[in-house]
Amino acid sequence: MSVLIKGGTVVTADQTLRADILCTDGKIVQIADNINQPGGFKEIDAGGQYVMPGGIDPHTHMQLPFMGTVASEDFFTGTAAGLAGGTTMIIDFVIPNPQQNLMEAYRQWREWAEKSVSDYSFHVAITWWDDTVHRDMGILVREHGVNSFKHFMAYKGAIMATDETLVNSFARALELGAVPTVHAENGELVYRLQNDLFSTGISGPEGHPLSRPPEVEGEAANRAIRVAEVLGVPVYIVHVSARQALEAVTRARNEGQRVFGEVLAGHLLIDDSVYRDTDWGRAAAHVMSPPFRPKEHQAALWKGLQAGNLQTTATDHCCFCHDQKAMGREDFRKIPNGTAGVENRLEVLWHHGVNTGRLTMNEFVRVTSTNAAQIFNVYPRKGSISVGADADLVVWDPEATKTISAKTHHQKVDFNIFEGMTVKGCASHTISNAELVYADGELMVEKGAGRYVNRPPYAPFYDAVKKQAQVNAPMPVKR
Ligand code: DUC
Ligand code: ZN
Ligand code: ZN
Repeated sequence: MSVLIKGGTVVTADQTLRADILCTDGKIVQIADNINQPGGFKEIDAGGQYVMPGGIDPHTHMQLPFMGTVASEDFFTGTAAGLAGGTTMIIDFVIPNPQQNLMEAYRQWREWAEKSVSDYSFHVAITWWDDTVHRDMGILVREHGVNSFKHFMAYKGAIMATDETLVNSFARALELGAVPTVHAENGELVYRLQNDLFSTGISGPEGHPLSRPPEVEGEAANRAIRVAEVLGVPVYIVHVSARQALEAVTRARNEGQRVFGEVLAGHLLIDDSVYRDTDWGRAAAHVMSPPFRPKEHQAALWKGLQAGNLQTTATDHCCFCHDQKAMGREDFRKIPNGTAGVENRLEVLWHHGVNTGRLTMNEFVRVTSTNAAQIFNVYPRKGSISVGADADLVVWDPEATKTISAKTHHQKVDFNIFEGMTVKGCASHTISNAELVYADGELMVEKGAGRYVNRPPYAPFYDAVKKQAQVNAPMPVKR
């Protein structure tokens, strides 16, 4: 299909202008003041609306096998829900079990993702270390378009990466021109605190945030950042939720280190009172890691986003329904960790970011799309509105209002952490690969239409990093 978007105001990371956009064969082919085509094009009236790059959610977990169950949202339903909210690309995670061959896990996730309706890509988690992992990281970067590797510093006894694995993998990422990312929580401390709390009789969801205090995140973020500093590799901290972790990121950036920080829509907007809900199901539905924090952390996170110390927003979309959460009815340590949000990220950030004046519209585009595209090296194909870019666009109605609810959302989960929140500003139309896939509440998606997006390594940038390391290298001592 070919799509002509007429009468809208184009908003990108760096400009706002009145223009029509013509899309065909998957690409943006013309951006001009007044485009008139002789038919054959699906015309979208964007009068009074904004046209922005489709959102990129750099952190989702569709159909993740985790904590004894499998996330309820799969790649088909999850990418469709994303499109309904204006998100046109996700970066999900291949998470091999410890000792599992990386390529085997990668192939498994690629197969699961074939039913996606929007474009997608993968970070690959490094959960253990040996020579085959070293080798397969190279194969993934050179032959499969993977340029980022994830490290869970928590989940001891499962997918936690030890410091030894972290150091080996970070060093290998530098060699390959890939960026290491980390889930920053000190897994040893979490394990200790969980068991201490449980043995003193705390078994409900209120034990979850107590076992993962902000300091546990701050320590791990700082450790990962310092490891990256010593090795001279950039690092990306996923879901920064606590002031202490943000301070570690900010400190390092002020020192000139290349550190990136991601924040979740949920962490910006929800506080830890949810764990004191007297309804067990509602409290358990909010169990995710890192947990929701006391309010002062949200204020700090907004400032971090405004100041540019946090560059991306994500959701950590990882859905578990009530019956799955019930696995931890008697023991909070067994509640599957995860919450949803891929459908709602843009609208809640617009409402609480742009409508409140915290973010300009251009900053909104940066933190929901462009920065992720640049950090994960798919810009300007994604995250931009330019001739030749993928036609992944959202038409945004700033006057539309809606009240978010699990009863009406497209996400395949029976709970919504933003339940009852009324937002002003929503996607009216979403275009994916030059196809109109969502219009005025209706999804028109085709199973399998989404494509795997290769993300090349950062060769030019890493050359600069290596040159700088040579400049900084100490002179050998002559004896
Ligand atoms: N945190 C979650 O809440 N779920 C999936 C993985 C993670 O790190
Ligand atoms: Zn995580
Ligand atoms: Zn995650």
